[in-house]
Amino acid sequence: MIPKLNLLLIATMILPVVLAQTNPPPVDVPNLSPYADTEATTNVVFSAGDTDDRLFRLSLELNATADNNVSVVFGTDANANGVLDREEADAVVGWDSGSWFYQDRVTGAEAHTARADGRRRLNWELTLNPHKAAKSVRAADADGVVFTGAIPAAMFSPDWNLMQVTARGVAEPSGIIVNQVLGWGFNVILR
Ligand SMILES: [Ca+2]
Repeated sequence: MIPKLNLLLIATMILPVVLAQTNPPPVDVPNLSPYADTEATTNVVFSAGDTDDRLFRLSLELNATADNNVSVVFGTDANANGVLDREEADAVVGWDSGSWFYQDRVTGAEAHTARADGRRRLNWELTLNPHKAAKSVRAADADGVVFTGAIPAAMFSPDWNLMQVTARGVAEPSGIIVNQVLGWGFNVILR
């Protein structure tokens, strides 16, 4: 008869081998929500005061759905930590759960335009006044005008030095691509 202690030792030696041999191959377990815990952020350093152009262009392309969210946030990285902290963000343009939106974080003014799901691209064009504050907007996607007319002045500032793109609930959130466009502005593409 094997003493209890020895039996324990043998079991301890054998168990890892048995476990290693019987481990099932990894299985993809579907999340209840396909968008759970997905968030990706990209920071782009730029200098909004570096041009005399009076037109600022931004395009934002994504697989838009009723429950995902992509925000393009502009502001001044006052504490130079490379991130737009909440109090440093002045203006936001993006898609939120079924609508294109913009938000002036200085006054709280915001606007939303609802759209159906799909691969969508917002073309956002800001006309600036001589002091480089926002004057008017022309924003459209494939279904037509999204926003037009006067817009809060704080939707642009020559002091800005950081643009932050944050995606939540996007199927492949690591794929944030930012290109500078000819003329002046940025293309933001999520894929
Ligand atoms: Ca900061």
